[in-house]
Amino acid sequence: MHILVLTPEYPPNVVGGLGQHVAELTRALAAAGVDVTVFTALRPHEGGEELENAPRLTIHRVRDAAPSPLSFCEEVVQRNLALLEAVLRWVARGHRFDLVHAHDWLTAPAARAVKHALHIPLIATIHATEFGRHGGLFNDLQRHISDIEWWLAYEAWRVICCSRAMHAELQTVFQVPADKIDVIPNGVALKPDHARQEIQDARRRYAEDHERLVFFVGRLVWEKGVDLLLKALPYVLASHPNTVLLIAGKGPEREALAALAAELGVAPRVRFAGYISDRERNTLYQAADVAVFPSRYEPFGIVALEAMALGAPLIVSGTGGLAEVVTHRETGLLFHPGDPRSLAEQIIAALNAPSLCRAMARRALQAVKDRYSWEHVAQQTLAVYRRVLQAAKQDPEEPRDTKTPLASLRRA
Ligand code: NHF
Repeated sequence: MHILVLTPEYPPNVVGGLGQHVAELTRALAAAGVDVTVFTALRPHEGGEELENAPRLTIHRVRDAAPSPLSFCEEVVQRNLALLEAVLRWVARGHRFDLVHAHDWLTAPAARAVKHALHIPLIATIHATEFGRHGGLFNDLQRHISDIEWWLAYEAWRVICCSRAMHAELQTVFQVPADKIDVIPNGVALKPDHARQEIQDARRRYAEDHERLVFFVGRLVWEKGVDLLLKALPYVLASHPNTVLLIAGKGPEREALAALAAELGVAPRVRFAGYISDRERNTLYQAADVAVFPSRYEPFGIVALEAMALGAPLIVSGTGGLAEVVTHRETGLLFHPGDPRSLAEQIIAALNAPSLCRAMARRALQAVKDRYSWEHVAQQTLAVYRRVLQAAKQDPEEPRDTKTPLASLRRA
């Protein structure tokens, strides 16, 4: 079986969970005997080899050569044209694919063109929606992105998503029929095997030995809810004044978060680490008293699996995939989404009860081992591929050209 994968992110250029997902999935598929060819577009500041070959896994990193785009949307279209050109060049050299698998809207135009031009089935994984990321659609750009997401879901033979929450969201936002969607949770491949000294050194970069360390890592964007963590901090400090909040990651909210910390009078207890390497992140999970992910919107939340795999006691908001991955007081603590008082209560509960934290972390590690491996994700994805290829064989006329005006279909 030969799969063509279109993705906006691939290592070394990873922005978030999508990039991690595609990297781990394609490696696991190749290990399971599937031939995988990845095409990913490089933005101007990104690097990486143009062509990389691993056993059964070929990665094309495509830089678009178009003149300066006038808008973000034009840039996306140019990137898709560059991807399409690279795919066609590869096909012209005699390479063949059984199906195309696209991840999120940024590669949708190329994916749709490949589907119809090569006459192969399209599978789409939708990792997150524009509607969900902003809690609604408030301007033309957001509506445009949402339309492309809808288009991708419409064109796809099957749609994959990572949680039951996303399964419901895709039905509500895009009217995707429930039986066209497969839920395949993400995986994690980390092990707590770092030396004790390395963990202690990482901790000492941010906190004194007598201080309690609360750790967040992620993109600093509204949907991740880091402001809620800052707003919870005064309540936490009232009962645990020796608490340090470590915020790792970068993003557009960085300045606003620093200003909020100052306004709340908690700035001296907050450390902004900026971008940290994966290794440092992994040691910090093991060094922290508790890891907190206060997202307002989280289709899955691979970070929760990372914390569970590395033994960090975990607090997450009871929303989206997070609420499916974490069971309250079993494998972590949940708080009411968007509520800093509720978050503070759970942080205080965790800091007050180290033995509960140890027990939850132990059970969380077991849950990760039992349920969340990338091999499992690859097998489930492979089952979807097989099912689609089987159905395509029985209906050789599919996929057909879409002649219906799309705008009337979606807005009807
Ligand atoms: O983990 C990978 C990731 C998810 O919740 C995450 C998200 C984007 O928002 O599936 O995709």
